[in-house]
Amino acid sequence: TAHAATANGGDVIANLFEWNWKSVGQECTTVLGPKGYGAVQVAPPGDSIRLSNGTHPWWDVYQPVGYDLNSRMGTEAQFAAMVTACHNAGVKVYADAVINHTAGANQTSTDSYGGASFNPSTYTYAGIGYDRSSFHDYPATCPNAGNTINDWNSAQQVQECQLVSLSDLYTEKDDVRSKIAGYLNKLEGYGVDGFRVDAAKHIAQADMAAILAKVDDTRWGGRPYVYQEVIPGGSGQLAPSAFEGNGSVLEFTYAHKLKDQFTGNIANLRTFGQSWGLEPSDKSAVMVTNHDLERDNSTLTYKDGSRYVLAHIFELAWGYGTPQVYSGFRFTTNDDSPPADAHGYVTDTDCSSGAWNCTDRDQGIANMVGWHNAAKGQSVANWWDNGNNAIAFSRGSAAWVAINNSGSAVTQTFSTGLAAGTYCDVIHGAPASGGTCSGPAVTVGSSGQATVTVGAGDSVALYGKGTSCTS
Ligand code: LAG
Ligand code: CA
Repeated sequence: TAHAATANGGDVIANLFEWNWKSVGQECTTVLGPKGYGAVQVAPPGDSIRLSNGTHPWWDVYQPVGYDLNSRMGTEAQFAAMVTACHNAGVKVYADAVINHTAGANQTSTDSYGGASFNPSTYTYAGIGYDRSSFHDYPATCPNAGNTINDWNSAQQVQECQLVSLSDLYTEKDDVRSKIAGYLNKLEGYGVDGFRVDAAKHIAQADMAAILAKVDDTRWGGRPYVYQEVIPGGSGQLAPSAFEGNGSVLEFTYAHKLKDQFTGNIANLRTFGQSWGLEPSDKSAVMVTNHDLERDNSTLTYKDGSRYVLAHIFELAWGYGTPQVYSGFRFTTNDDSPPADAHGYVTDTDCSSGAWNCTDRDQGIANMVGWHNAAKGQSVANWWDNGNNAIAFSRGSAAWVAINNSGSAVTQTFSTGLAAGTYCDVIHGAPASGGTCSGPAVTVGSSGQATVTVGAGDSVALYGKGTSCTS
């Protein structure tokens, strides 16, 4: 069955949104592997349209025009080198798979980043072998002229009409399924370990199952990890739970509720879980935000400062679902391109330039990945809150965290669940190394008590064997 664990024991996914392949590979080697991340999610690796107006919006990569791997993020050879570099660092690679559609039928550009030959207005994609018959169309499949989705509660319309005018693949057809599976197998052939399935809600479950049945599930000793983009709101066949036979689902409710609490009172998070309407933990790919949500104001984003960081720390500590850390680029308007050259090819990520948000490198968040891995299998215990935006809890006796989302420092004697000893605070310094902490040390007494001050908008996190560390 599908699984998210990796060679280094971790399951945390770093979502490096629209980082180019060279930069992803370097990040795996220098940050993600050493910090214990289990996987990296990369942008759609296939060829896509390049709009002719020269603005290169980030979303042109969601308009596939070819299944070769020359894209905005680099060449096929650079893609292959990235996967190898990540694997060598113990990090799996999950690709964003845009398989519900090709380019917009409303687009006129015939230019792409990788040189594919296609014409969106006539639904011809010569390199793949798609023609008009490869797509759903009014009136045979979609009941609405113009192929628009008018009724979002109708599975037929959601799955056989066009999402924002994107040419909707006829996924009931065996040859269409084979072409999509061929693309996924090509990625798997380069070592890709899993797929974020874009617009999964718009593909009938039976079609997705038939596509996955054509994907090689023996190469890695199990099926690739599949997590599907299913925006909640639909019922029956369109509910997130209806897609779980094919894999996990991205947890949008998780992201929305986290924003509610971090802009309200995080003491409420004591019961955060399935009773809040979340999908089961083992089916949930949880997130603080993603590239769509950071643009629609429905979640916390990098613009929220300490709350954004604290929400990631909570996510990594809480142990619900398979967590993601989101690292994208800064934007002013919703269409802004990532930093790119004159032709739209994404340039190397420079975390010090101010153009990127390298959330995966934030000291506290990056060290919480190791905390998360150490806490694996341990239940939440020793919950504490002050009713006013400050919380603390342990994961069994393995790890302890305090999160202060309020505007003033909190000093408290906590029950940490940890064995007596001295521990490094991994939010403000490195994990213990050679018996010393690079940041503050916290002493836990014989009854597991520790007196700690947690700054406003800050956190403190301890794990590991507390033996003879000094600050
Ligand atoms: C997704 N998941 O289901 C992606 O997460 C989301 O980012 C994608 O939309 C969408 N589904 C299709 O893959 C993005 C932009 C859209 C953009 C679309 C295609 O949010 O705004 O649509 O990618 O590039 C754009 C224009 C539309 C136009 C369409 C087709 O905004 O006005 O109709 O292109 O030409
Ligand atoms: Ca569809």
